[in-house]
Amino acid sequence: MPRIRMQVPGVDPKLLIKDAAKLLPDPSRRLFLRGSASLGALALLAGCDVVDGESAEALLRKISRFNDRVQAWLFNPNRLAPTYPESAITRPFPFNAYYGEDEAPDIDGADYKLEVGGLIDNKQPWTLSDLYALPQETQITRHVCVEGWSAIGKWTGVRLSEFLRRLGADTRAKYIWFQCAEGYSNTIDMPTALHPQTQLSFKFADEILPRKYGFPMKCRIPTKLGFKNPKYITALYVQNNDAGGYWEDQGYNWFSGL
Ligand SMILES: Nc1nc2c(c(=O)[nH]1)N[C@H]1C(S)=C(S)[C@@H](COP(=O)(O)O)O[C@H]1N2
Ligand SMILES: [Mo]
Repeated sequence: MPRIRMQVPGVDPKLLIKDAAKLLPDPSRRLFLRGSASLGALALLAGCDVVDGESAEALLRKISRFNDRVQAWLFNPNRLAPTYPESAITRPFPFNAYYGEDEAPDIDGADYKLEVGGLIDNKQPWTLSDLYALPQETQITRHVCVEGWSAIGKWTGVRLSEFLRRLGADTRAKYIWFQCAEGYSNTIDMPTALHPQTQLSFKFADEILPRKYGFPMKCRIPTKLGFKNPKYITALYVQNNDAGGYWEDQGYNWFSGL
């Protein structure tokens, strides 16, 4: 056993943990601070002394990255998220974004063009009628938000794997980076992009995707937390660098698998 020093001279352990925990998203942050959070717990994880706020923060970052690697490694590309009967659909389905519903992007479908780029052969943008002509499937799955609610919804669209095939995408690339109309963005790993339930969705509950749920297109990923499911997608890039995303950049765990 390494020797563990619980107290660091000149450092208030409570303030230190509070600072480091800022890297954690709510509600994890609150749970961490309320629970067994202590310098001792962090020191135990590190197997060494925690010296100051900076090293505690670096350590939390390392823990989160390690967590990403473990999750990515544990991800089973063949395991399906549970599906539900129509009767289980949550009505009304919640709206969520980092702003209010009346500020949601209002996209004109007639002008819309999806930009595609990066490691793909066919870089022409896609109009909505091009997209609607793709083969489509329906799923009834559970959406889980990190803020502590979940809801069951019904989405219809094309498998992202099928769309990537039509783009002539290099599926050995590591990431898909999504950009959205209002500036939201996020990045997903290629195994998740190729998962059979990962869908570019054009409909919600059999209706053209309403404005609040991401018109004209969202990416539905039932194996990931809600914030990894971008709405109002305007561009999609296949690439090897991790461009992060709106919540990822604020310390939310990158992989966020379910
Ligand atoms: N473009 C965009 N996509 C987004 C968000 C956002 O703010 N903007 N919020 C995310 C979060 S945190 C959640 S829980 C879901 C909410 O989707 P819903 O409104 O269909 O329930 O959208 C995700 N995708
Ligand atoms: Mo969310």
